[in-house]
Amino acid sequence: MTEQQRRRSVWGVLVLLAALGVLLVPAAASAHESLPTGVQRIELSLGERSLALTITAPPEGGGRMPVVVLARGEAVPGGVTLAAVRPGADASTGGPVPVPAAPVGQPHEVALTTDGPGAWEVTVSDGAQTARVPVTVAATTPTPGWVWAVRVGAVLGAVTLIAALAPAVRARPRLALALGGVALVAVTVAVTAAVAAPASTTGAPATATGTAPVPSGHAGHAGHGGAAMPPTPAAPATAPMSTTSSGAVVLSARTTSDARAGVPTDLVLDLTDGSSGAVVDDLTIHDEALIHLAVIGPDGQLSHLHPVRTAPGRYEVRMTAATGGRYGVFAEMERSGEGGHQVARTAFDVAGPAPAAAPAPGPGVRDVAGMRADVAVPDPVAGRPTQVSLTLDEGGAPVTNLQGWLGMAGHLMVLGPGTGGGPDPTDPASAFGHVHDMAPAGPTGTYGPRIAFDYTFPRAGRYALWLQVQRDLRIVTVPVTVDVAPESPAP
Ligand SMILES: [Cu+2]
Repeated sequence: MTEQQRRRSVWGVLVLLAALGVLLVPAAASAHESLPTGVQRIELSLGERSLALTITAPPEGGGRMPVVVLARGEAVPGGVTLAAVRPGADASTGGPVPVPAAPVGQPHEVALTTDGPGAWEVTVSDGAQTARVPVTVAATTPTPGWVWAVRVGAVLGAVTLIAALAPAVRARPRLALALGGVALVAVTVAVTAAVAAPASTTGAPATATGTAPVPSGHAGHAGHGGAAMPPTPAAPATAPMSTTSSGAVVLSARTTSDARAGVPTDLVLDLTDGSSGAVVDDLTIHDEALIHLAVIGPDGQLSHLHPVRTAPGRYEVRMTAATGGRYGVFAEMERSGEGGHQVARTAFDVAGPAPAAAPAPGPGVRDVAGMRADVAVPDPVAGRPTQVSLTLDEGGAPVTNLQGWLGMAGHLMVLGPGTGGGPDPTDPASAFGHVHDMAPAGPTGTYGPRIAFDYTFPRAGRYALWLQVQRDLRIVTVPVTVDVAPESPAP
């Protein structure tokens, strides 16, 4: 081999290596950019407070976890404390950070710390009650094999090439050629690994953050107080320790004190799996809450609340019943397993006078929260799609500053006729529905003056509707009574 041939082969390897560098550096770098940056919003009805938490997931392996707390609704004096703890650990062990939860509408950010991967809870405490929001911190993803192949190949290629070019080696043509050959093989390995990489890493770091199921396995732990009204007959318990059962959730509700009209009481909800009897603790956040709870009184009043998780499978919420009588409870939730989205219902009693219910007005114009509200439900017929709309104006000017709530322009709750012909929240025959206005926000990020919902009334009879929007960080509820005609005239 002549000096010229040797130079040519060395230069060939050099060009290959340069091309490899250009090709590989961006690919290898972008592979490390896939860290989870999940941000979760969750609504909490904690005591008398309505709080919205925005939780930014910490980096893989743990670290700083910023949480923004925003109070809405009525101002409540005092603050809350936030902490990050391992599941079930005392909130005081998590280095609790005080947060002023007032004034309403002023967000406060705190930085919590997680010092390792796995299951965590963000606790929010008002001194009397502690909400526990499950959060999963992703584990550090190991460096994939192809990255190592690229690294080793590139380094070995560079080292052997430099060695081959060294004067002492160039004096020995066979050795130089051998080293050049090694460099070529190393570069080929690196290039092959880099080219094959995308196929082997798509969907790699499967470490989503936010809420995640915390393994429960506390079978038989559920409370049995209150008036449980299972939506489906409970099957015999087959696998009490199962955490992945797809059965319907059985909801039981009880109050911590004797429920009395006009007196605040804490409603305790226990969730068990209808087919296994196990505690249900695999709820995921949907529409910015773990549970959307509708409590409907005998007077037709609706409370749309977001109970806080206080223990695995246990949720609590404070409420003040306006009148005595039997209240219907509807818990809308989404299980992370095969259970999917579902509504579980139950009922509880409140002592005190129960005046005869006066139905809400029908469609048309009424005054609500200083606004003129025009509700339209044109010709509702069972089984046919109907558009329910709400148009708001204030002093003759259209209201265009409605705020999104739970990620939507508006919410419609529907309670259908029971066996008695009218809406009865405690009658399982009364259908329950929750519909959203998914229209995009206007240029200023707000909504209005018109909010609309598409709904198909399942059957004829009298329905109770509640249309809900948010303005000035307050929820405005418009109750409406709607009579739905049968699909075809009776013979
Ligand atoms: Cu809700």
